[in-house]
Amino acid sequence: MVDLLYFIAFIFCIVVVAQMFRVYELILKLKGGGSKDVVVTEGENKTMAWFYVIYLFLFFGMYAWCYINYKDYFLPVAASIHGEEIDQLLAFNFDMINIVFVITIMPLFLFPLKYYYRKSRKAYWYPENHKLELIWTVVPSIAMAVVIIWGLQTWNEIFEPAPEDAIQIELYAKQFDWTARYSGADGKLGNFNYRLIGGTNGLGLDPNDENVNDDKIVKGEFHLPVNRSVNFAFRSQDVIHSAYMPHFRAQMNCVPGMTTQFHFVPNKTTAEMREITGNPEFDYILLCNKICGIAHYNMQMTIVVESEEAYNTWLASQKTVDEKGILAGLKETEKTKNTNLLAKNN
Ligand SMILES: [Cu+2]
Repeated sequence: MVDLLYFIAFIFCIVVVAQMFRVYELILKLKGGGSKDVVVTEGENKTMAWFYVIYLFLFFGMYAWCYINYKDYFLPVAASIHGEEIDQLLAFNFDMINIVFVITIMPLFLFPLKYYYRKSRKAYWYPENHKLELIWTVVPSIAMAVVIIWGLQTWNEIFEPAPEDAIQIELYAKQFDWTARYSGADGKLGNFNYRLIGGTNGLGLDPNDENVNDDKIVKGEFHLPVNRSVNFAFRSQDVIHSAYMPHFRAQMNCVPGMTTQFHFVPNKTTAEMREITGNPEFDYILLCNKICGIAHYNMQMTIVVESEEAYNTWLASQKTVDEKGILAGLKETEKTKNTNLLAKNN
C-alpha cells in the first residue's frame, strides 16, 4: 500500500515538473522569444564544466576520507600462511583497480573543462588508431592473465591435501553452538553416525569404534599450536552453517550429511596478535557465517593460538570421551542395535 502511494507521488512529481516547463515556455512566448530554442551560452557551459571539476575533487576527497576514517574496521594482518598470500593477491587486485580507476576517471571529469563547446572551434574527426587499440587490448589482457594465473596457483596451493602430520580437529555445528573434537594420542578421529545422536552423545560418536575413546571434546574455546598445520573436518547436525575464522582468512560451509575440510597453518600467536593490533583484549574467533536461525549471532567460539608446549599442556588437561563418560550411558543392547543399524546402512 505504501509502495503504491510512493508510486502515485512519483507520477505526480513528473506531472508537476512537466507543467513547470510548460509555464516556462509560455512565459518565454509572452516575452516574444518563445519559438526559438533555448540557447546555452559559452559562460553557462564553462560553469557546468567547472562543476564537473569540483565534483571530481569532492569525490576523491570523500573516497580518501572513507578510507582513512574506516581503517580501524578493516581486519588486521592475516594470521595464517595462506592468509598472507590471499591478502597479497587481493591487494594486487585493488591496487590495479584503483590505478585504472584514477587514470580513467580524471580525464572523464576534466575533459568537459578543456573541450566545452565554443563557437570558434571545430571538432576534430578522429575515426581510428590501430596502435592505440592494440595497446588497450594487449595491456588489460596481460593484467588479466597475471591475475588468473596467480589466483589459480594460490587456490591450488591452499586446497592441496593436508600434510600427514597435521593436527586433526573436527568442528561440529548445530543450532546454536560449536563443538571442537580433537583426535587423541592415536591422531585419528573416531567414527560417527547421525543415527547415534541422542542423550549425552550429541555428536553421534560410534561407541564400537576404538578411536573414539581418546577423542577430546571441547566447548567455548579451542586452542591451536602456532606454525603447525591444522586440518579441520566440518560437520553440521541440522542446517547449513559456515565456519568463519576471519583472522586466518578461512571459511568453510558445514553441511548436514557430509564432511567438508580445510587446513591451514596459523603463524601468529594470540599474544603476538595482541601486540600487532595494540589491543590487549584481542582474541581470535570462530563465527557462524550463515544466517542459520534466531540465535545465529551467538554462535561463536574463541580460538587461542599459542606455542606448541602450551598447546600440549592445554590439550593434556582436557578430558577424553572415555573420561567424560559420554558413551557410558549407551547400554550394551543399544550398542548392538546401533551396530546392526550401521551394518544395514553400509
Ligand atoms: Cu550457524
